[in-house]
Amino acid sequence: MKLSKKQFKQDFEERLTSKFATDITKAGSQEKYAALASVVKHYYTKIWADDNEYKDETGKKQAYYFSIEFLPGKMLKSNLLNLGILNTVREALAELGINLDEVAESEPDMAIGNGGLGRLASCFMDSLASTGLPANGNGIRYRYGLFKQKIIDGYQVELPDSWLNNGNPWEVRRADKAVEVRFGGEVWLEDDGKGNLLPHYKNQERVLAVPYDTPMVGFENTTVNNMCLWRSEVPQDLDPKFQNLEYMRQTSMLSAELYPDDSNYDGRLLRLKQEYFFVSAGLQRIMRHYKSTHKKDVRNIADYIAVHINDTHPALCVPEFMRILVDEYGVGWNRAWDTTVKVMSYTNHTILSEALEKWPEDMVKHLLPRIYQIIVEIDRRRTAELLPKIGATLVHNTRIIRDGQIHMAHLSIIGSHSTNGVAKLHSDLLKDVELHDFYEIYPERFNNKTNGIADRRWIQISNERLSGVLDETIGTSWRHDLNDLVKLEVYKDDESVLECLQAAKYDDKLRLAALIKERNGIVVNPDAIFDVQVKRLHAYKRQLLNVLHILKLYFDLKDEPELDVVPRVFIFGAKAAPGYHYAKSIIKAINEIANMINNDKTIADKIKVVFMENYNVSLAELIIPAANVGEQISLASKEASGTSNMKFMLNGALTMGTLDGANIEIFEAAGEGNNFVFGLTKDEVYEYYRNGNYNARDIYEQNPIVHRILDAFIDGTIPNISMEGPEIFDSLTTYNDEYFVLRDFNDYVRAQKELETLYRDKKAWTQASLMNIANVGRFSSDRTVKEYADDIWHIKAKK
Ligand code: B1N
Repeated sequence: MKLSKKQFKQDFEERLTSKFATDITKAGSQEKYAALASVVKHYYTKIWADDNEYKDETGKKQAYYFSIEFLPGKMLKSNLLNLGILNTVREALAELGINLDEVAESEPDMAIGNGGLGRLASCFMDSLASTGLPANGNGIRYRYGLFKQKIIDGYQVELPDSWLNNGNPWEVRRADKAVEVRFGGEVWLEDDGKGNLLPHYKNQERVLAVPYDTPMVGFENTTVNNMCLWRSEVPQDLDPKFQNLEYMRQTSMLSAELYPDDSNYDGRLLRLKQEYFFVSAGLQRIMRHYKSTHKKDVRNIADYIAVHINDTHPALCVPEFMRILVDEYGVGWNRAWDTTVKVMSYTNHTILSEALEKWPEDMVKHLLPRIYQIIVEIDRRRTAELLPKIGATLVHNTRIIRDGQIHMAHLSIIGSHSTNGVAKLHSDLLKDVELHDFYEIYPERFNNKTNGIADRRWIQISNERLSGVLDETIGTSWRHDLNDLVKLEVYKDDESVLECLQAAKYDDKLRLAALIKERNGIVVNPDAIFDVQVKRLHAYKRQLLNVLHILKLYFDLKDEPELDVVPRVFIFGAKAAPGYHYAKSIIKAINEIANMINNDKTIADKIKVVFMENYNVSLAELIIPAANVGEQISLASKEASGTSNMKFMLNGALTMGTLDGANIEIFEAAGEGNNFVFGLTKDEVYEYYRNGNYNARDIYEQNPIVHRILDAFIDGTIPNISMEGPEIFDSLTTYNDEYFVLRDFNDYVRAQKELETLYRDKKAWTQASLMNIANVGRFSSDRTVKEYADDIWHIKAKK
């Protein structure tokens, strides 16, 4: 949009007065933020309304991305950038004596997601709007987002995230579009006299679902999509005999809290209720909109909508859509089923067995009696149809209901036309191993969509310093098409460009060093290697392997204080699920090891270990630009894709990584020698599983270095971990090291040495960094969503 500084200043000052009866000299930072957000919202409202009208008039097919998590972070700068007014507003504010970055600080992170899965959903929201694709989000407006993490005495303490306390300027409550979602009670079928069996209900619990719309503004275009988040409320016309506090409490709980588990399934009833709540509300709204705009036959709805099931949490889309078509619109079962399969598509995000959703049949039967009947019927018809064709074993292995449980992945695959994994390796594993039986039956349904990241947030907004260097070197076209970064390659031997890249990295490191000083009270050397591992704390991600390597370096230096090492700052950021005891023990251990090393005068600043509390999107935006190294060291086959690996690459960090998830594609894209690869391959891992011949204790007994490091956990070397130390020690020895940490240790140390050697050669290091940046284009989520649009949803971008 076009905006002059003069106009903006006028709008901003007027808004301060009209909203808060104050002016620039007296306004607090909250007030400045709220006024600014309100002005920005006003700027896009017209574009939003126009685009809605365009969509309704053209009636083009739209996609709906159903996700139980979104992780947008802060929205202010992203909206400013996408409207094309970031610089104007920054300068205008400066002329008023206001620093935009300081004002932006007042915005709370919108953290209604845990980690990669939720952040991917938000990257997609940005990319869908920015590529002009008509596609909307559908989720839950949790009153409390992901907990805030405090570290007290080295332990993680969880505090509630009441992000809505000061209101949310971006959302619009749409009370007129509320729908009702029903739970429990009894259902029976009665003939309507025309041969149709119609359901009748008794004693259902009624919940009002109120949508809150948040516009998703496209990058310098005219597309504004919608992220619809549902809040649960008590219906206003509720029979007075139900209008009690208990009912209110139960109802509001549905959208009260995000479950803080990442890649882990917690089979609680409330979670199942949340899943049905946003699925049913979302589909009802889509149907209403379809009726009111198209007035077309509902039998053709597959030509107008695509519904995406992001992991299995929204899998109830399948039976709920069937219920709506069959019960509410009188569509015959077969036609309804064809339509459902055409409309639905599903992404699998993990093969970890503890994350696979299986709900007890009884639970579903009681909570959702009609949905249960429909699932049973889907399963029954499919079994009858396939039994003669493919035989009992294959049918049994792929049944939706098995051993008293409803398998949500099975329901998602069977009820949709597309199942995709999130990186090549992961998609291959689905086909070849984890979902092989399904692949045999429905080979055409399986495909890969390698994840991507919203590059606007992950460089243009978070790394203005590097963005400036890129502009000066290759022009600004990369801001519109990340593939254009490849133009950088010709400067690989250009000393002055390499120096500019180094200078930018150095400034980003200074910025982070200041933050570390402020928050952790630790002084770090900006010339040191900034070696970063930021992600959820999970055993499979192997933060512990990183820790063992740190201890190795520490003991090397204790043995030989004059050892010539390149100084390193090891930076961690990680939240553990509150109920994940082992992960919390690792956090405690990292913090105690950090204390031990940082306070050891003989180590000086050769090694520093920093655990930054409350890792979230905003902190990631500060840490990742400053990284020299990104640690992506999961056990091969366990990290479906990873997405921080792409953010590190974009910001010129080199990856220290295993052949897992999207790392493989990153290594391939950046070219040989520009990253550090180590560890078992997925085939070697599976070979161990087949033979059952991994013996971690042997490694402990036979490798003196490993022996000494592990003993440090139990012999008092590392202070204050008398509970956690033995627990970690036992996990690696007695319990046979589930994620092969010890097996990969030697090769990890080897790769780390290579890394150190390359870092001593500043030019060679910067060249490798440049090659990573130059080849990151394919990891833009703009590319990813275009693939979804073309291959799965069949939607078209606005011209
Ligand atoms: O999804 C990301 C991937 O990049 C990561 O590799 C993958 O681990 C992550 C249940 C999950 N998989 N499964 C989850 C999250 C919450 C929950 O309740 C499962 N998250 C991932 C994006 O594809």
